[in-house]
This record gives sequence, structure tokens and C-alpha cells, in this order.
Amino acid sequence: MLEERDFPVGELKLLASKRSAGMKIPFKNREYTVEEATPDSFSGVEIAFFSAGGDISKALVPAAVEAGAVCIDNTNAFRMDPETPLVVPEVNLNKINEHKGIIANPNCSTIQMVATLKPLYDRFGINRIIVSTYQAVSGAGARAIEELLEQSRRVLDGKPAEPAILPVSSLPVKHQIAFNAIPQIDKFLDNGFTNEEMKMIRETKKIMGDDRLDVTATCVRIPVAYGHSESVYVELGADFDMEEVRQLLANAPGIVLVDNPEEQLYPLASEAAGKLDTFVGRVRRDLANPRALNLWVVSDNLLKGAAWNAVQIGEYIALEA
Ligand code: 3JN
Repeated sequence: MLEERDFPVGELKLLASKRSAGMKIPFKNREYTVEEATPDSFSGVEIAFFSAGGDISKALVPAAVEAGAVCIDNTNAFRMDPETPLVVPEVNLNKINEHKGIIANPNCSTIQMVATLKPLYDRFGINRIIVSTYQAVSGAGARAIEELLEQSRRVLDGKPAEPAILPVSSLPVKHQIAFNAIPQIDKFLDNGFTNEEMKMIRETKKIMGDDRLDVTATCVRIPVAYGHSESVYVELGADFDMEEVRQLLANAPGIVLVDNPEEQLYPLASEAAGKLDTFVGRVRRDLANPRALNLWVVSDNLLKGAAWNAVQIGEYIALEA
């Protein structure tokens, strides 16, 4: 993403665990050697991107902040910390300036939903969101992509699925993902929701800056490699005109309206994969509640859902702050 966006990199330092130290990674016609990340790694670093899990961020982000770096953290470690802005540039860019060394990058499923709903929130207000997600296996890491591909081959060959990775949790029980849908992403909490669902609920309120927003979520893993899809029911705070809703979505930054049922055109994960934008379609007024809308929202979970949102924040810091 840094290379693709021609990010203004002076010096690049690639850090990872001891296990990955020594690996070579190409960047702009040069090869860089990965170094082991330690608390002493950050002297002279201006911007640090973290994406190695919450525990690593908790252990190393404070050292990076201490060394003077602005940290853009892709994990859940600081997302709900009141001192840390949780930023989707299309929604709350202004919050970046309040940072005290850390800016948190939200969960992938949250980002694409709030980016889409922001223009509707600003124009009509939002009282309630009911979302169901259809999430790609890449959200669970490279080994989950491998599992989907390998398992699909096995099932097609009439062999047992032998699930080993999904759902990712500390329990030994695993489920088939090939030709299936798994209504669990991350671990279960005491309230019956999964951690992924609670991330969407809490993060949406924080990013929109509205604690009274009612949000409920059901997060489902489906056999797609790249691109999360979401069915979103949203109750607006005022009467609305469908044509105006379409215009607001079509003109929203980072959002592409793909909505032409007559030609069977709507957002698809296969089309969104590899792209920076978020795609919205199937826009229709609810039949029971005339103040509610139903939408289908799709984006690349690894790009807008992660790397692109983080680099977008980095661009703002490097070029404008
Ligand atoms: O499974 C998905 O599709 C999304 C996964 C997100 C995830 C997985 C492990 C750790 C996150 C996240 O960004 O919410 C984290 C984390 O927060 O550190």
C-alpha cells in the first residue's frame, strides 16, 4: 500500500518477530531486511504502522510513542481507549489531531459500514443499525485462506473436510468452511455475542461519536477469500426521499453506488477485491418502517478494512498535519 500510494517514505524500517527477522522484502526496487522488533527499535521513527496483534501492540506501541513516533495501530489494543482516536478518514478525520501518539485503525467490518452510513447520519440522523456480515476468510489470516482452498479441493474429491483453523478461537472444536457458513468470528463473550460482533457495536458508536446509536450485529464467515459483504438495515432519524439517499451515497467520498437491479448490478466481493473503495447497492426502503433502509455494502477487508485505511491516516499525518 505504501508503495502503491507513493507514500513519502524517507527511510523504511521493517520490524517483525524474531522468527521473521532476516526475511527480505522488496520496496520500490530495493530489498529491505526485516529486523526483530524490540522496545529499542523506534528511535528516529516518525510514523509506525502496527499490525501484529493486540498483545504485540500493547507491548511495543508505548515504546514507539516514547521515542516520538506517531503510531497507527491496526489492532484492537487501543481502539476503545478514550485517549485514542479511532479513525475512518471519511467519517472523523478531524479526530486525528487529538492524538497523543496513537491513532487506532478500526475493525474491517466496522470501517466499510460507517464509511457508507456517514452521509446518511449527517443528513437524517441514525437511530438503529442491524447488520449481518458475510466475511472473507482472509480476515482470519493466510492460513485460513489456505484452509478454504485445500478444504474445497478435498470436499470436491469426496474426502473429509478436516477443519483445522476456523473458527479461530482457543477451543479445539473447528468447523468446515468450504461450502458452508459459520456464524462465529472470534470468541464468544458472556452476553452471547462474539468479539467481532461487539467490536462492530462499540466501534461504530465511538467513530460516529454517538453513544445512543443502537447497533446489533451477526458476523458470519463465508467461503470467500477477499472482500467482506454486509446486509445493513438502518433506521434513520427523519423522513427521507429515496432519490436524495441515492445522491448522498453516490457523492460520498470513498463510496461507489452500484445499484441497478434491472441489469442485475450490485456490489460483489469478487469485484471489490483489490480496490480501495467501498461499494453499496440493493438500496431500498424498508416495507414495515418507511424511515428505514436496507443496503448491501462490500469492500476489500485487507485494503479499506485494514492497510488502506491505515495508510490513509498516515498520508494525512505525513502530508497535512
Ligand atoms: O476475522 C475477520 O474477518 C476480521 C478479523 C479481525 C481481527 C483479527 C484478529 C485480531 C482483528 C481486528 O482487526 O479486529 C484483530 C485485532 O483487533 O487485533
